[in-house]
Amino acid sequence: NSMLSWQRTAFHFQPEKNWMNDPNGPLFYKGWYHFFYQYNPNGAIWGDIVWGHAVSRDLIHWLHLPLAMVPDQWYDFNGVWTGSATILPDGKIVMLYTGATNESVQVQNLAYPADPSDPLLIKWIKYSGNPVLVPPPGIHHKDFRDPTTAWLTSEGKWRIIIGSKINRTGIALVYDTKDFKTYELLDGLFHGVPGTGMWECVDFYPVSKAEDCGLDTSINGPEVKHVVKASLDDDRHDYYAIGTYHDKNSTWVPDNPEIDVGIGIRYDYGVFYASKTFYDQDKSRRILWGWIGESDSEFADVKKGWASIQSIPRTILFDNKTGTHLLQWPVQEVESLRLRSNEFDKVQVKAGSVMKLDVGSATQLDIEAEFEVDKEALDKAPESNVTFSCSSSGGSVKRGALGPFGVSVLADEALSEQTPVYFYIVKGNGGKLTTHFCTDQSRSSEATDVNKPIYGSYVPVLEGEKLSLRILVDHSIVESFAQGGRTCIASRVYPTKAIYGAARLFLFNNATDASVTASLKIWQMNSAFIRPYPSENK
Ligand code: DQQ
Repeated sequence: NSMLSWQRTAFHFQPEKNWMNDPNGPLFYKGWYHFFYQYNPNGAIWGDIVWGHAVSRDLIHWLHLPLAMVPDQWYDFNGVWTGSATILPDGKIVMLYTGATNESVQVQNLAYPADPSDPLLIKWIKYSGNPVLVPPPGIHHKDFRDPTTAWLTSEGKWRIIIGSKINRTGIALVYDTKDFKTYELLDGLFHGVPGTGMWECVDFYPVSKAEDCGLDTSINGPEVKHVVKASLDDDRHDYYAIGTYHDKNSTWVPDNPEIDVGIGIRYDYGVFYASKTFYDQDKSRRILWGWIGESDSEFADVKKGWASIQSIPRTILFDNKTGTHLLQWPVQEVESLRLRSNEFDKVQVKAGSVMKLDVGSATQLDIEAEFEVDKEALDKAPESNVTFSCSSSGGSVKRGALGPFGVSVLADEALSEQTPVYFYIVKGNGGKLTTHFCTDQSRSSEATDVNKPIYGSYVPVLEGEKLSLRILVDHSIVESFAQGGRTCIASRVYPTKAIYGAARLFLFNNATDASVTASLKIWQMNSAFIRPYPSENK
């Protein structure tokens, strides 16, 4: 339906049609980035799950390939579900994935490329001894899925974790293996957090305290911290925590029990789920992929014939300055799509004002902005003990002394539709300043069958730092990053008027007291080539 085609994105990964969910088995091999994903070849809703496959030279331009794996065995008859890749020291690839069996039991299976000399890895073989793991005693047969990439233990074995739950405690089971065919379930849990429910798509990886680079999954040492991530089936968000990995007793302990997995920090405060990282050995970086679903109705998805996109791959670094947060930042290759830019230097935005930023068309943008709040206003602002939260504090129209201020994207000329991305500073008791980063979807569309919440969270801002944000606008997605990627928000929006040439960009300051100074650089973004496999056209 061409009426709805404007919602398709221009530089975010998506299949030509139908339903997509989790990223699977990302890896770099012989000069190509491989991306697999949960895919329904038969419709725009979840079901009949197979592994879609695409390759890229730069994580931005993609070539769709034939389906990598389909349910053709009893042990994955009800779906080829999520899994991860491990690259062995000799360069061989092993893929572990969850199969939903003919009886809907969740089991783990092994697969490998049929022809390792093929850089496109088109054909996959399932191991004849599958399944390699079945649910252990005490684990419900539908609560055992999504094996991680394996890492080496100090004993020279491979170790993986798998998500599950026991009653309401979300857990990660831990296994060792020498050959990926037989496994030993280790005593105790790798980790678990009461009250968090089923853990899907667990992830585990090291981050460097010393260097701004990524680490291969097996790396450990004094300059290394370890991250555990779980996707909470109950609340559909991805939570991570930073902590210490103990190789000897196969456990992981969070640095701060109050910001543990599932109760602390999220990768993203918008729509972002079932994410997975991989180590890019070509550019020594760790990259995060996340599934970004739709916020319109299932009916609308079926009508438009597709559902879901993937986030722009994000580089992951440990944030040394806070020690609590990761920094997530769009991979540098996305900048190759930047076309002409407009710069706005030190624009004064008075309290209570809105200003159009004349950038021409505004549906494919990369925005970098910095804000400085008037010092006097910060000093004079009254202290308040009212707790602020983006989602429940009235959105961008609710005025406070020190916010909200920011950028409104995908707006029409009359501002009847707009998606504000903004900061909101609160001065608490004792004069302590806290900054929140939010996006407000409540006026993003005049359509009525769309979910329009207000997203956001606290963002750490350190002494002497300016407030900074980056926004990628791509038709129906707004991906926002504050303070170098400490707090991120992916929003899906479905404007009816602010589309194509009618989309505008505004700067606004809805604070009652503070004027802010804004500096922005805004690039038009080219479309990426995301192309069908040639033989499909013949
Ligand atoms: N999606 C897969 C499961 C996973 C879930 C099935 C997370 O393996 O737990 O499509 O979105």
